[in-house]
Amino acid sequence: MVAARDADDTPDTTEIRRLAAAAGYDVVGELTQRRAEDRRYNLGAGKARDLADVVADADADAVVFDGELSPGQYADLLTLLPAGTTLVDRYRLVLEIFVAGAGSTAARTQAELATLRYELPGSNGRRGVGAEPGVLREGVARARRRAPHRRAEAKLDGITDAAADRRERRRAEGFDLVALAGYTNAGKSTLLRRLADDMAVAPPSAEGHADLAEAATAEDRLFETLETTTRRATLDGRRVLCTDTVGLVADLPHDLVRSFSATLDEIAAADAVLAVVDASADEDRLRRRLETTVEVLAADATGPVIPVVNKVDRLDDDGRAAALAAVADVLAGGDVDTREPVAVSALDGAGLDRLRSALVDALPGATASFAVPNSGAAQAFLSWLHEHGDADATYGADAVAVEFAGKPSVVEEARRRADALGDACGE
Ligand SMILES: Nc1nc2c(ncn2[C@@H]2O[C@H](COP(=O)(O)OP(=O)(O)OP(=O)(O)O)[C@@H](O)[C@H]2O)c(=O)[nH]1
Ligand SMILES: [Mg+2]
Repeated sequence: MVAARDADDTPDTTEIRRLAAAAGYDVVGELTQRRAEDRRYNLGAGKARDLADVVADADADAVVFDGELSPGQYADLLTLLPAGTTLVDRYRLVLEIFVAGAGSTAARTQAELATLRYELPGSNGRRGVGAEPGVLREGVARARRRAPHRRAEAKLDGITDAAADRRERRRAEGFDLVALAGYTNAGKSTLLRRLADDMAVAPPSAEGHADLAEAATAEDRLFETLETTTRRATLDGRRVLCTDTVGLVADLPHDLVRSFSATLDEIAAADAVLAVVDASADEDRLRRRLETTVEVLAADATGPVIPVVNKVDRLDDDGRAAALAAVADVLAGGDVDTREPVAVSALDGAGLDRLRSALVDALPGATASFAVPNSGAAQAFLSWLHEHGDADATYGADAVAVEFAGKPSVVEEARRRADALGDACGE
């Protein structure tokens, strides 16, 4: 049974129902109220008793509440419900999705840590749903409860360091890093598949990241993706690694979002971020979801952000223009280095060439011209250039002139190699 209350509007239960479904609940009904928050039950007292009745009538096992219940509200509401009913608020629901679905060590540890943080009173100012207040106020019990918390944090630190090392290695190899970010169900995984080069399957690496894995599954389900996935893409000769991240959702406490640090780390480390938006949502939802995304990007993204207005196959020209205008409007107010929005359909491929060139333009670039003696070594140098960037060669009588564009670090390395070639030939 879904329950929702909003002070200003009749609550819209679409999202909480979909979240409940993603957590494995079968939603049998809902009860909503437009009213200011009640101190005792969050819902008004009369509505809370109605809730108990509908739960009993429907023989529901659980109540999913769309919002945050204080420890007191949680306890009081639970007392009112039929014995044995499970009470889950919005935050607990999201945690359940992650705990149940996390496959890798990294994702599991993050979900575990988020749960521990959430349940531990006094930690990051969080509260304790389901905790026994008397026990937890006591110091020894608290210390005991902090132990797994510390262990999970230490484990996660190790995983995070490994991920950072991996990114550094990739950068040194000449890859640009691109992160796909956005609200859950926006189409990030579908877009990743479109951008990625076909490649061999690699098993998830030891640190638990689905590293260069074959597929990021795309489903019409909230939180289909529960951990980051990286695939290779080649754009204009630039070698890029695209990382699909965990979707964002509104109204989660900041430290809960922060617990899913792999996503935020990928966003922070990216040379450019694709902020994917579901343009087929009504304008209110589109704006709210983009605002949630912008909040995260403003805090974490360091590279330029390209808004990707996705699912335009569902819109006519007017709808598409309206979505682009709404996106530009939300971003104008945000504190993020954004580029021109690009309209695409990850489903049918429309707009993807424009997206690719917008992405190449946004990546840090450098150019250089070389003239190297025409020799076997020059051929090896040229094939290295073709592998690491965009090279254009003109053959003269005994020299090759090359125009090269690529990542700044790669262009630097190319200069070193060109110099060495020149020196070897006594230039
Ligand atoms: N019509 C249409 N549907 C799309 C498009 N892109 C994605 N979808 C659908 O939208 C749903 C969600 O797509 P995903 O790629 O799983 O979205 P996501 O952003 O990865 O979602 P999470 O992993 O849950 O955060 C799927 O049913 C996709 O088939 C598009 O361009 N047009
Ligand atoms: Mg996904």
